[in-house]
Amino acid sequence: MDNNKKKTIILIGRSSAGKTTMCQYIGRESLRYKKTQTVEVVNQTMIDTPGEYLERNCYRGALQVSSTDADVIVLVQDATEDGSMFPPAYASSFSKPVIGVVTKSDIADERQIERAVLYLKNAGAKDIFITSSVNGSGFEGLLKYLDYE
Ligand SMILES: Nc1nc2c(ncn2[C@@H]2O[C@H](COP(=O)(O)OP(=O)(O)O)[C@@H](O)[C@H]2O)c(=O)[nH]1
Ligand SMILES: [Mg+2]
Repeated sequence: MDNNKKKTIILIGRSSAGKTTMCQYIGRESLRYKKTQTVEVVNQTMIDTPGEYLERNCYRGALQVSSTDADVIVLVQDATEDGSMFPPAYASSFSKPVIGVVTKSDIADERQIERAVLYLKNAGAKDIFITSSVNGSGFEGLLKYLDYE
């Protein structure tokens, strides 16, 4: 199995946005799709970051440094959050593809999901995936994009 093909991602989003849960979900799914894969190897392709890195200005540089190890920047937006931590055109501060993931679609209504998509678009995310780590929806497209399946 060719693990080199898999894109390494860095997950950026505020505390409790669902970054760690998403990592765990993707880890399990990748295991299911590729049975020879160990969880450890899968997790080596994902860089989880503390929400404080985004929430506190003095830490934002750390995200830029951490992102040098990633192929794709993933901005993680909680669908139920009223507001967003991502500044407009935030994506342009990275010289790499930036995608958006909306989390918690299982407990959000249509309007909240649309709002979250808009936050991510304003931040400059190109492709946006609407997911739930609880019921597993929306991961098919994301995993395909990242060459995880
Ligand atoms: N309903 C629902 N809850 C979620 C989802 N993803 C994460 N959570 C919950 O949101 C909380 C914060 O998640 P966590 O992954 O720790 O966020 P992080 O701070 O971004 O790493 C936890 O209680 C999770 O169980 C989801 O897709 N749906
Ligand atoms: Mg976390």
